[in-house]
Amino acid sequence: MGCVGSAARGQGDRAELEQARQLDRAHSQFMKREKKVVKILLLGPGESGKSTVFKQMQLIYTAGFDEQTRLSFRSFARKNLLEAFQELIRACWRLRLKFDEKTEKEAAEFILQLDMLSIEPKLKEFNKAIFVLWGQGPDSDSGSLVIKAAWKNKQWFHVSDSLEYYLGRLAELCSRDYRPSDEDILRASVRTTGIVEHVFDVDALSFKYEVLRVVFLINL
Ligand SMILES: Nc1nc2c(ncn2[C@@H]2O[C@H](COP(=O)(O)OP(=O)(O)O)[C@@H](O)[C@H]2O)c(=O)[nH]1
Ligand SMILES: [Mg+2]
Repeated sequence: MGCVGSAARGQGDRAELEQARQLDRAHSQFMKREKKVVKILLLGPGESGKSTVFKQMQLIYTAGFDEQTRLSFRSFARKNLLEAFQELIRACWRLRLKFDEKTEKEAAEFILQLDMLSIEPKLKEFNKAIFVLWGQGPDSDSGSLVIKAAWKNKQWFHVSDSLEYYLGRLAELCSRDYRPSDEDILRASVRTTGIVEHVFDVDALSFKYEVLRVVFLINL
C-alpha cells in the first residue's frame, strides 16, 4: 500500500513540476515580448488630436481603415460639417449680421433645424442651402455677403478647423453613395470617452498606445 501511495505521489509531483516549468516558460516568453512593447499614453483636452494620431498610425502601420469603419464615418463627416456651419450662422447673429435676402434667411433657418438624423433624407436640400450661403467660398462672387463678413471676423468666434475642408467636399458629402476618403476620416471629429487602446507593430517593436511614455497633446 505504502509503495503504491508514494508512486502516485511521485507522479503527482512530476506533473506539478512540469506545470510549473510550463508556467515559467510562458512567463519568460511573455516578458521577452513585453520588453519589445513601447507603451504610450496620449493625454490632452478634447480636439487636441489624440484620435487623429491613432488614425494616422492606423494608416501608416496597418492595412488602413476597413470598409465598415470607413462607411461609419459618413454620418460623422456630415455631422461635423452641419454643426460647424450652424456655428457659423449663429456667429452671424452674435456679430449682429442679419440675413436680409429672403433666400438666405430661409437657407439659414433650414440648416439650423437639421440634426445628425434629419439631415440624411434631406441631403439635396442641405447641399442647396449651403450653396446659397457659402457659394464657391468667401473669396468668390457667389454666396451670402453676411457669411463672407462673418468669415472675415472668424477670429472672434470658434469655428472648426475642418469646416472649410468639408465645405470643399460638399458635393461628395451630400451624395447618396458617399464613401469617405482617408482625409475625410482624419478630419472627422468623433467624441470618445474613457480609455481607448490600440496596438501597432512598428518594425520589430510593438507600440501600445497606453501607459509609460506620456504624450500630452494641446490644440494650438
Ligand atoms: N488643421 C488641421 N486639423 C486637423 C487635421 N487633421 C485633423 N484635424 C482636426 O483636428 C481635430 C482633432 O480632433 P481629435 O483627433 O478627434 O481630437 P481628440 O479629441 O484629442 O481625440 C479635429 O477637429 C480634426 O478635424 C489637419 O491635418 N489639419
Ligand atoms: Mg478623440
